[in-house]
Amino acid sequence: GFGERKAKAERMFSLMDGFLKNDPFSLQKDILHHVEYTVARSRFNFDDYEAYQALSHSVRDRLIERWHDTHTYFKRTKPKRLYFLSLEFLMGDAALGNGGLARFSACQMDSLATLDYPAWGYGLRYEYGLFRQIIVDGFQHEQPDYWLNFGNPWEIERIHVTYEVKFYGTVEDVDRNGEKHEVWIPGETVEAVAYDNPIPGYGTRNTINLRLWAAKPSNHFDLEAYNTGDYINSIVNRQRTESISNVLYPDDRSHQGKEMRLKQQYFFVSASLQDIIRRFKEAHNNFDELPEKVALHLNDTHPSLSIAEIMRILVDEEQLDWNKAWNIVCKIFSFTTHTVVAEGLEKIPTDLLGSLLPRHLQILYKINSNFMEELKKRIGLDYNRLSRMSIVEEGAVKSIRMANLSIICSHTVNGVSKLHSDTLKMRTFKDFYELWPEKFQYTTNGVTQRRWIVVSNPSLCALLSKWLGTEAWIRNADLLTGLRDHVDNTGFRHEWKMVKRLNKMRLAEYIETMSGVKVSLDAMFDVQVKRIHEYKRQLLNIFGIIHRYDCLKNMDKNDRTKVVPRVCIIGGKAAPGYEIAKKIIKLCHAVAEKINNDADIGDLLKLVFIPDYNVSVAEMVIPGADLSQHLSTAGHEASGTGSMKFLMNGCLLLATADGSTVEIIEEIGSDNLFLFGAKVQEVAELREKGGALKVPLQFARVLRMVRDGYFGDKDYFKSLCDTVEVGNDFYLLGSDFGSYLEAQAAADKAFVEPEKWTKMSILSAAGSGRFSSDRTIREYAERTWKIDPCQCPF
Ligand code: CBF
Repeated sequence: GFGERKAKAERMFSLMDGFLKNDPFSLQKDILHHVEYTVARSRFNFDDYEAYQALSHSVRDRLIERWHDTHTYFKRTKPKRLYFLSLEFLMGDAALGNGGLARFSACQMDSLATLDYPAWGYGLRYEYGLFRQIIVDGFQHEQPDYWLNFGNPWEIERIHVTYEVKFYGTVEDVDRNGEKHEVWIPGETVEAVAYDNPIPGYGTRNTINLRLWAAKPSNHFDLEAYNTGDYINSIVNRQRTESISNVLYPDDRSHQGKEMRLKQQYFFVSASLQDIIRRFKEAHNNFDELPEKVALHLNDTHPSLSIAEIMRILVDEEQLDWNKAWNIVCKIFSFTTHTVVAEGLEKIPTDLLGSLLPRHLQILYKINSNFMEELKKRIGLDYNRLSRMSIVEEGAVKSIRMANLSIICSHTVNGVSKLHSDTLKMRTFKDFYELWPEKFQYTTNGVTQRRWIVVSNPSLCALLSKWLGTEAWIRNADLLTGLRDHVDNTGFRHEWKMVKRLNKMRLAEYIETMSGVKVSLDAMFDVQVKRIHEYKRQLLNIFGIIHRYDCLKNMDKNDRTKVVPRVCIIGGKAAPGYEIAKKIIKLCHAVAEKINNDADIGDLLKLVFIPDYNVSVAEMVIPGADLSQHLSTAGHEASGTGSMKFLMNGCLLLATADGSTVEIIEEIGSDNLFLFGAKVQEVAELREKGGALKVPLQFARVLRMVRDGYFGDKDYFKSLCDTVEVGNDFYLLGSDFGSYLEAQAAADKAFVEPEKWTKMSILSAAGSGRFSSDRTIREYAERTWKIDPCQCPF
């Protein structure tokens, strides 16, 4: 009864000292406590790492209190919850993701917590995160990142939150109340163990959860094997199952047809859905309520096996009628695609799927045949279109199209920028758009100002709060527009320049320590950091640098005094199997070697490749940049989020009108950035011209220099040069080169007028509020997920 519960609660409170306090003294006491009792070192003798561990545990304790309060409150008030399913989260120290998509997931978690949304993230706890890039002799080498070597003080292992995940086996018919039903008899069982990572909001006590799954061998023993004396093999097999969550696939664009990748996807999906359904059933007893209480978000197609799995759970296990289950399922999923080209969309060979998940393949066929029937009623017997829209792709390798499945089952299909969404509607998913125009939306990406200003640029953070007269911009980035009121104030501009100088000093020191190259702070710091890809055109940047060097070498000594000194900084990882991307890295080093050792050029031009570009490096590089380059061929970058981080830090952009840059231009005005290159609607026509395409002489000259071995290794660079030869230049480097050089010249011209440059810099930051992930999340919450904030009152 009530009296008994009250007495129990009072007893519990009497055992507690109350909530942990946050004053410096209490925190110090706690840190020492953890040094002694968690890290097990003497409080008189511990090193920096142990101090870090003790500090982390002290902070974690506080997060856990908030986490408990938040979840108790959610449990009590039963709001509709969002479950954000993503195979990648790039939080920072833990590099459990590749690039833009993964870092965007991390920003979204921060915003979900800060805006008090009742959300959970689900992902995989890879033991090896994204590889470490080391450079030997200009070549990229990959080294494993066993990030758990020293433990992870931020996570909480939930040994009691485990689920069995099944694979392989057969499907058998069973009789249920006189009706025939298919039932999956799996052949292998793996256990998923939960690791929780509290995600605190800013300026709120709400602390949400990122639950990551790790694979462990199941306790189901293969009795047969043990009895036949094959003890060693049984152990080896058990260990193999653990490998499912071992390693993150290091390619950020294609994951085609690999068995382990498929196992990872299903392992993740199955554990997450079991957890979600369990939580739902604890609070509700009718699956009709599922759409009012649960929103499932597919972050790209990687988790889209969820659709087949939830149908299996509802139909096979919960015994719902197929149509009823399908109606429910179609109301709970939303889908964001981060890809532009149809070739980049995931496909799973049916042979592979059928052997690993036989029941799921049957379910997918049934979903497809129902869809095809419905479609025929809508569009008639247009077989070409029917075959394009089918979930099943016939052909040499019969496959399941994960994007088609996701679109068919989701109530909303999101693009990540306006331009991207237009491309999806007009090209990639045109057939689907014509069928269901109302499904297609766009929600432009964003980044969190808490990480990308407050943490990474403390001097700018202080300056913003001082001149805006408030810290409220940290939770409401729209307030940054207030900077526009001060742009003509010389005092403000002076302080703004000082902040940039300070950040450039920090970056210059880092560059010197890591590469030995000393750079001048008066030079323009010109940065391109992102994954290395042909479409991102790092090669265009390198060719521009070669051209600049060539001009300097051929320039009159007097004219050189008018040249704006540049420090060109390039960083990024190439997927291990991506040969051309690796050659781009090598070329960058070869050019740097030549330029940086040319005493005649001195400080007028330097080129530095920053190895192992990651979130921590980004926090240093972005605030110190004067100019940043975003060079993708128009129509290829779905959104781009790096540009938004630079914008927030008052760095000017030199960019093509691609992805969300188009919206950045709308916000800050085309006068405040350097735009160049073919527009998206011109690209197809330029490609059609092929060999007849006009390419500037400067481009041909630079290409010749590389071909002729001016930077060494001419044989090695041959295949790289071939990719941009007229007639073969898919990403249009040659035809964009002229306008690229003009944009670079405009940047030089602006830089010699520091007041003008500073105004552009301020206006860039002032327009960055729209690109906060808080805006993104609010739009998703209101339009797509239909969830409301749920702030824990304690
Ligand atoms: O939407 C987030 C980012 O995702 C990618 O990185 C991706 O992995 N598909 C895109 O390439 C980016 O354009 C996009 O910003």
